[in-house]
Order: sequence, then C-alpha cells, then structure tokens
Amino acid sequence: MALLQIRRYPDPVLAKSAAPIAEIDDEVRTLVDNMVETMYAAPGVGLAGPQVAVLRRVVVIDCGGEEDPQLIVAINPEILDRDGESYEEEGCLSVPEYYAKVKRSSWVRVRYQNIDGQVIEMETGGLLAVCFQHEIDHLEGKLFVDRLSSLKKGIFRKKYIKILEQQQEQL
Ligand code: GNR
Ligand code: NI
Repeated sequence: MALLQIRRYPDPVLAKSAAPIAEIDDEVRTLVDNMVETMYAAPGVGLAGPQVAVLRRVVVIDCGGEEDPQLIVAINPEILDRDGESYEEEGCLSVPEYYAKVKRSSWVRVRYQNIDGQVIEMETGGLLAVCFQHEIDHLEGKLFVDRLSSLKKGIFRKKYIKILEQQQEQL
C-alpha cells in the first residue's frame, strides 16, 4: 500500500469531472487500497478520486470514527433521491484549514457498486448523508466552497490566500 498525494485547491484537477469505472480490476483495487490508507492517514472521513488526481468515479468514506470504523467503498456512486435540508460545518482535505456551513439535503438514497461489484442501495442521514454529497460533488469537479454564497466565497478567497502563504512559510 502507499500514501497518495492529496491535491489542494486551486489545483485544476479538482475542477474536472471524473469518468465512470467500467470494470473493477486489480488497478482499481490497488487504487482503492491506497485511497483508504491515505484517508485514514490524513485523517479524513472521506476521499474522492480527483483529490488524488485520479479522474475516476470512486470514493471511500468512513464516518464511523476510530472506535467503530465503518468503511464504505463506493464505485460509480449516484444520488437517487434526496429530501430535507441540513446546514452543517464542512471541511475538505483539499481545502486545508477552512471550514464553513454548507446547505445540503438531510436525507439521501444512494446507489453504488462495492469493491466486489455488487450494487448497493442505501438510505442515510446525518454526517454520512453529508459525506456522500460532498464526495459525489468531488466527482463532478465541485468543492464545498463552490456552494458558498458569493459574499462568503469572497471571504474564503482572502482567508485562503493567507492560509496558503503561511503554509509556504512553514516549508
Ligand atoms: O474529512 C472530512 N471531513 C468532512 C467534514 C464535514 C463534511 C465533509 C467532510 S469530508 C472531509 C474529507 C474530504 O475532503 N473528502 O472529500
Ligand atoms: Ni473533500
């Protein structure tokens, strides 16, 4: 297994849409193993292909926490249905040190293939529903900061320039 480099905004790969996975072969299985390792090492509760510069429709999620890990590997994930509104603080491994509340659906029904190619349908709410929406956005080249109001996006840009500058100084 290997740790992958997580791309950060404004890396252009994060704005591209990812292609469906036609066949779950050894290459896909190795990618998934490396994404899982990278997500846990970060640490994060999710990771999508484009964040590691792989423009394929694969996401890994674990909203279970250290005590009770609940790994989900979702290939070609789709949101079939959604309902309600939630407004929770989000962060992103590709947008370090910036957090903001984002409007999402509070309930989703999703469909995906697991690592064995079985089609899974599941309904969920809470953090897991937010995570599915956040990760599937990555597959469309969308980041949570793209969902902020234009006023908040302006504030984000100013703050983020400073965050990046500070990180440069630390290198
Ligand atoms: O680690 C992560 N935490 C998080 C918190 C609230 C809403 C979404 C997330 S996903 C994020 C990891 C990540 O960037 N996935 O793409
Ligand atoms: Ni993210």
